[in-house]
Amino acid sequence: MAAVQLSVGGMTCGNCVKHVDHAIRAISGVEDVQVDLASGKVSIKGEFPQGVEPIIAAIVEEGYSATVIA
Ligand SMILES: [Cu+2]
Repeated sequence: MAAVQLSVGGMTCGNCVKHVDHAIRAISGVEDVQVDLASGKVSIKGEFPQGVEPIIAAIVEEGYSATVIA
């Protein structure tokens, strides 16, 4: 299982956390998502044969920004 950490910008409340969490979990291969509102750090575990681009695209589609930090 692989792990990736993203820095997500634009989250301001618990609903933002839910939107981001749900958008990421909808991607096949994702097994676990942890979203930290205070830091904007999102930790994702799973298998990502298509890389992180589909994950970033899903987050951006929800109206947030995302960059890979690890
Ligand atoms: Cu919000």
